[in-house]
Amino acid sequence: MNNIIFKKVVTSTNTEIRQYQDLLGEFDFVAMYSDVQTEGRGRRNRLWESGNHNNIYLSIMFNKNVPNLNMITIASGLCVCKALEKNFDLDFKIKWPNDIFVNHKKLGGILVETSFLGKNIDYFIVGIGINLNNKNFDNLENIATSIYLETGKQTQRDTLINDIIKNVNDGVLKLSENSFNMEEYEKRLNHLNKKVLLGNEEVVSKGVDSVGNLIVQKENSEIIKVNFQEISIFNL
Ligand code: BT5
Repeated sequence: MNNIIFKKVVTSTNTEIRQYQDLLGEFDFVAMYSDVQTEGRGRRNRLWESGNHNNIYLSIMFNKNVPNLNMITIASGLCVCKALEKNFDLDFKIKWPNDIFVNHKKLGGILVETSFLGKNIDYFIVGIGINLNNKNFDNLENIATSIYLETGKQTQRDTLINDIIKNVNDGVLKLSENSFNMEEYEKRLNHLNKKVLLGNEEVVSKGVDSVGNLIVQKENSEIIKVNFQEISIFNL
């Protein structure tokens, strides 16, 4: 059995990849991608539009130990961004923690899910959705984009999938060795030193600390750290 699995239709690659957990005894990682997801999901049970556009719906499962779980999300964002930069001449940006943007619209998103055995990580899954060939978006027209809409060209996904798998695998290895370059991540943020909305409050985003928290400055100059499991930000 190979460790990169293709399925035409799945509910969600993040859900169905779990059946292949046993393969982690044999391989460093297991990956699954599909043509369509019938129940593609984002964070906090939001939906991920996953129609049949030859897009990327990919999950990569690991059972490595990493020192900090939030950093999986941060590192995956950087790895996916770099794979896109290698394949397309577009200005890709990251919105903390790990949304991928082009020209102020969302091109891709990442959903990291973790399973524990007692206090230890049993496995974690990095789920990646990237819009490649959508010609339009019904309800998401104002917020979503695709490589096709940005370049006018259709894209084959295979090379990009391989590059993403390789980068994320390298990124996870670096995390497990505790060597992640936050500067590389920060310089791709689309809101560094800009105003963002944190809840209802206008703050300035100043950077990201070594465990993935967003550092923001409030109007009264107070500096606070924000954990992305608790709160979302919006660009102003
Ligand atoms: C994400 O969630 O951005 C994570 C998306 C992860 C999708 C992958 S696909 C493979 C794997 N299997 C899954 O089931 N999921 C993962 P979040 O930050 O919560 O953003 C969700 C929001 O993005 C939605 O509420 C919409 O506003 C918007 N959205 C939904 N589908 C989109 C799309 N195709 N392109 C751009 N924006 C979209």
